[in-house]
Order: sequence, then C-alpha cells, then structure tokens
Amino acid sequence: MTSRVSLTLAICVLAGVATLVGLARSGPETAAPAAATAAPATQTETTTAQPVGGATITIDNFAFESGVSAVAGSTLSVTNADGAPHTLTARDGEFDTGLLGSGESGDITLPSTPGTYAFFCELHPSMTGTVTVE
Ligand SMILES: [Cu+2]
Repeated sequence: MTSRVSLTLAICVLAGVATLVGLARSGPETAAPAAATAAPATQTETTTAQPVGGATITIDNFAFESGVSAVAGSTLSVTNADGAPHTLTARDGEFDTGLLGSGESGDITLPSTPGTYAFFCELHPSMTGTVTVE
C-alpha cells in the first residue's frame, strides 16, 4: 500500500513540475504586446487625384485667350484685362464667371467630364471661345 501511495505522490509531483514548467515557458509569450503594434494601417492615402495649379484665361480687347486646356474638375481662373466688363459663360451652363468688371478676376470650376467646352460673353455674344478639359 505505501509504495502505491508514494507512486501516486510522485506522479502528482511530476505533474506539478510539468505544470510549472509549462507556465514558465508560456509566460513570456503571452505577455509580449506584439499584437497591439500591427493595428493602425487602414487609414492610408485616399488617392483622389486632386488637380493642382489651375489654368487661367485672360480676356483682353474683346477676345478670350484661346487654346487653353485644363484638368477636369479643376479651377479655372478668368481675368478680365480689358477696359470693358465681360463674362465667361458656358454654352451649356456648366460654368459662369458672372460679370467681371475691368481688371477683375473670377474662378469657375470646370466640368469633371473631359471634352471641349464652348463659352461666350453674355454682354458681347460675338465673343466666343473654348476650353479643353482633359
Ligand atoms: Cu464681353
């Protein structure tokens, strides 16, 4: 009987040692804060190609500057360098500077669809021009 008890004790002691060894081995791994460092990678670049450096059109001597091209959706700056007031108004109503007095400037936002857009001056309908949006 005694040997059987001591054998049981020995097994218990061995099991206890094994448990301690197991705790000791797994301890450092669970304590490592490696999981917390991999999180913030979702809010990266929202690559919406924002046009930079808008084009300009100058009005002078009752004429629009011709051959202007600009990035779709960008801002076009219109300067009236003439002695008379003018507007730069799209034929299809997509943009309009409104009345620009002598020496005044106004910005319009170009369409986001590429193409050639015709415009005119509301005060002087014979003044026409186009802007190429690309
Ligand atoms: Cu005009």
